[in-house]
Amino acid sequence: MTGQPQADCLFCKIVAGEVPATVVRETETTVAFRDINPQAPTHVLVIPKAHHPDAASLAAAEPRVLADVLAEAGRVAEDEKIDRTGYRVVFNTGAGAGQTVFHAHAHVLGGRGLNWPPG
Ligand code: DGP
Repeated sequence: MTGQPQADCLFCKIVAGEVPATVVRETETTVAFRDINPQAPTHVLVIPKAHHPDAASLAAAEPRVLADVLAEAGRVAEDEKIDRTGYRVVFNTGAGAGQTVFHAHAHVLGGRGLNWPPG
């Protein structure tokens, strides 16, 4: 059920502390940790603690938590000092767009030039 921890979800396990991660920020509703396969000098994932399969599902079920995720993305950018140089916040949605973990997450990418459009 959406919102509840899923036994087979990697990011629910990170929230529960069952899988280690390099956590850089945590709030009542969110966790931010470094991506295991960084695509930029800064590559942090911000996730809701509650399980929702993607950003749109999160927005529909708990819009305030989606706002928390976006606010935390901005705070990560400040902490990493990429807020002045520019950074990107990405929600891959669906396998065809490259989503591999079906627990909503924002990628925060920066510290290098970022091309547009993305690949
Ligand atoms: P996406 O492809 O948008 O679903 O992004 C999933 C990201 O999760 C991907 O960039 C790699 C990252 N990732 C996968 N497994 C782990 C893990 O065990 N730990 C951490 N820190 N990141 C992971």
